[in-house]
Amino acid sequence: MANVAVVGAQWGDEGKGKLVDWLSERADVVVRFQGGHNAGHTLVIDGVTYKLSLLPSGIVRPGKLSVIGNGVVIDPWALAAEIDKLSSQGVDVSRQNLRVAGNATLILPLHRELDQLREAAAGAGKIGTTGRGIGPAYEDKVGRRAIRVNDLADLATIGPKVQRLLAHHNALRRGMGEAEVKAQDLIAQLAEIAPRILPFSDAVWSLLDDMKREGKRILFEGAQGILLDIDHGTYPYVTSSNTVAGQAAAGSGLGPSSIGYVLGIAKAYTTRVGSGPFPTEQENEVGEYIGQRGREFGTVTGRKRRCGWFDSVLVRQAIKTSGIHGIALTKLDVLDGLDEIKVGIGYELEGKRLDRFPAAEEAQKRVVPVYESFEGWKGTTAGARSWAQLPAQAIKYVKYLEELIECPVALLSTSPERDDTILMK
Ligand code: 2SA
Ligand code: MG
Repeated sequence: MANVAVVGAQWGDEGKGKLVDWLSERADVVVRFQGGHNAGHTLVIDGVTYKLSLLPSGIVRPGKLSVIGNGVVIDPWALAAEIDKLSSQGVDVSRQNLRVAGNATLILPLHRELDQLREAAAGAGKIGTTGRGIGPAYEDKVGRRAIRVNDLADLATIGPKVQRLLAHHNALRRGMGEAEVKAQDLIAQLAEIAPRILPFSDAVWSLLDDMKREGKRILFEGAQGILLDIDHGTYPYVTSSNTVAGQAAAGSGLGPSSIGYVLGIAKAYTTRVGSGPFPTEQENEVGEYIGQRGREFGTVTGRKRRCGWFDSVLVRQAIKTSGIHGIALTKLDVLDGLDEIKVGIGYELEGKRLDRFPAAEEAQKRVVPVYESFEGWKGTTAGARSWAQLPAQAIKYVKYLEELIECPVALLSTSPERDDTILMK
């Protein structure tokens, strides 16, 4: 089996965790390559629910190595808390099963504060971030003033790095009427948390290169979704990393030639958490029905997700920008019982028909979706484990989506349980 990269083909929460878990059985290493603890993956294994944010989904499987790549932003306190939580559930995390890139950027308390202060000040213009400090940490990375994991190994020389960072942040904080952060306080905090993260630190690019040459199978686990990509998403209502599959290479230190297959995950409908355009959103009883049946609440923040019909234009675009080979379609069962199902097949903007989602923010807000109406199915798809167990009309729906998105549906997931997965091709 080729190395697989798994990415969300919508706005996140497509069910990547379950599919990554399903695929991790055939992999030796699971690698996160972007995002941070804004991600939320729910895994149900033998009836036990694990909620992961920062750790790769492979961590709950014995014998798998989990890797947090350089493209991830790491809140060391959140990492320690997640490790403690897992250990209370009987999952041991050690250098045996976890490595963290030494050149990954740290999220500090000042990043979280800045994220939350900005959102509070933005009023109606807020992004709806998870408030975890993701954006400010990536800003510092790109601004070349971040503190990285391996800086914790050399606290004697961290002073000037902290000064450089604080020169920037304290100017911002003064402007917002916030107390300045003192260098010695931050250094003391870093010294305290360092022993929790340093034992996992490694040259991840080199470790992965070794594993590749040993013929080990590597699974790349994306977080959020392609429509939240900093370049290709609904900017500025996006996250601060590249979520497209190409980032799996840059965010882990393995070249693009190491990724053999890109699996995109999409729900049979659409959800979004946070602000921003969502043409096929249903703020009505249909949206409520989907949200209730799909239990659409954020894993990290508990926020209610916005719900709507499948938007084939957006998913097709996500497939192109990530080079997706096949789609895993999830949560089809949530649509069970609907008399009519709609699918977004295009947009209208000022009387003109569009078959792409425009890049400009104003146009994104103004497009009106064009729908195709589809007759619902009788009976249930929940828990189906073969093609033959699906109602004929449900199969028709899947075939119809395949045609619209110009990509095969390779897998169908019919419940959160990993075994309720149908291999289509
Ligand atoms: P941020 O915090 O800077 O990354 O927020 C920017 C936008 O990205 C969205 N975002 C997400 N959307 C869906 N799921 C995410 N993870 C959690 C989950 C979310 C939760 O899996 O349920 O628990 O609320 C996630 N992370 C970031 C965010 O909503 C903003 O629109
Ligand atoms: Mg999620």
